[in-house]
Amino acid sequence: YNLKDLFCVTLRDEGQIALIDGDSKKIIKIVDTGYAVHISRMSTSGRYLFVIGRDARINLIDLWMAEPSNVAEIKIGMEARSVETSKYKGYEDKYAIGGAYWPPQFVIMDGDTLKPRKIVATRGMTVDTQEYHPEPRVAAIVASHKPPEFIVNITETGKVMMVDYSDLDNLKITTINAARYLHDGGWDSTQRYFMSAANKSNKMAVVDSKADKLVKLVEVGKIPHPGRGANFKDPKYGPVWATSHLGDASIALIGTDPKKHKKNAWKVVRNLEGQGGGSLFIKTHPKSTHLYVDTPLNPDTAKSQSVAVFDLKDLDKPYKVLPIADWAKLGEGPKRVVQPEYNVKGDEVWFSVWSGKKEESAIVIVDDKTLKLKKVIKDKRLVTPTGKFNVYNTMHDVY
Ligand code: DHE
Repeated sequence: YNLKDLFCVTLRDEGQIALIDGDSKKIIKIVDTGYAVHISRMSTSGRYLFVIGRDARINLIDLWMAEPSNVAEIKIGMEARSVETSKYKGYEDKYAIGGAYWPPQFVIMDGDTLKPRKIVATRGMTVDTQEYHPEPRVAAIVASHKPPEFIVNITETGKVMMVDYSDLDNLKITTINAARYLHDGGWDSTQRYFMSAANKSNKMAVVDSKADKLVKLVEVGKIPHPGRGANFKDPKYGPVWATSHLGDASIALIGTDPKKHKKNAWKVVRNLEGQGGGSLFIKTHPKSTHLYVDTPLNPDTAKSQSVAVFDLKDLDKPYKVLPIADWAKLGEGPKRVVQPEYNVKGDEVWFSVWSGKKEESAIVIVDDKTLKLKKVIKDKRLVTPTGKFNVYNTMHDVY
């Protein structure tokens, strides 16, 4: 297999993931994982795939075996959403980290065995009112490419913990005040600045991973929900990182180049108008000139079952709507179109058409150049597909 172009697909209600070959589009393996399985992340080398379930079970899948299989398993708590692996030079594949919703803690483990090394509590004071919060959850975690750090979003306290894993016995954590309630986020294109969504504050917190400091809280639309967001060059304003929103139709483009485009940096330079609220994920690729914005939680099925595509060469042009769920030709069901994910080349975009456990779902693949349907993957094993994680793009944080 061309392992770099493998897609790991969350089969949410089945508690499984499907490994789908990017070339043949065939399912090569189904692996049992945790309950209501949530996200997957890749180790730096591309060997280890980490999958976390809502029951806080982490599965470590070795992709270099003749048949990729589960090789280790741990429960890092009772309930969880996030997992990540160390990416700094010299620490490739060395550590993994899991963030729990309950108990309020994160766990650092050996990357190749999941042996727990350090458990750290997240309890503490809220960033604004300075009140004690007994159960602040761990939301997104990203691994820094520059310092040997995990960047850990603590939801209810509104703080970002920069966890230096170079000396676990003398653990250094820099705590950065951001805003409530931190949820998801991703890197800017230089992988220096972490863009973290404080969803109930309608703000994006920009964290400088080199200086370990908050750069700015940027006011955006209602309930930003970027996933990991999208990086591209705005023809007028230069490099930007973008997020869509759960609470309104806007897509905020934030300038991310303080060197060459100083006056645009850390400001919303442009708001695009998408199909509507209820957006969860937004995606582009360095080789693409398109930006895809999903709206799976919009109450209007015409919107939840389709996706909006913007032309990055001309952002004033109205978006196109691709009727992804119609292309899948499925029967009854909500058929929510969720989470665009590119292949390695950046010339295909994969979408989940997400229906109920007893209904048929599908993966729809779009040709990114022509915006035409390329392939529909249907298989009775594809139960409630949601997130999809391309091995190469996840290893290198390409988005
Ligand atoms: Fe997610 C990412 C939490 C519901 C699909 N989700 C995340 C992250 C968090 C989170 C903290 C960031 C992880 C990281 O980067 O380390 N999600 C939550 C919830 O608390 C919430 C709102 C409710 C719940 O009870 O779990 C929730 N999430 C969902 C869904 O219902 C989705 C749409 C379908 C599903 O599979 O459950 C869903 N969440 C995803 C996906 C990502 C994600 C696909 C990763 C996106 C990416 O591109 O990285």
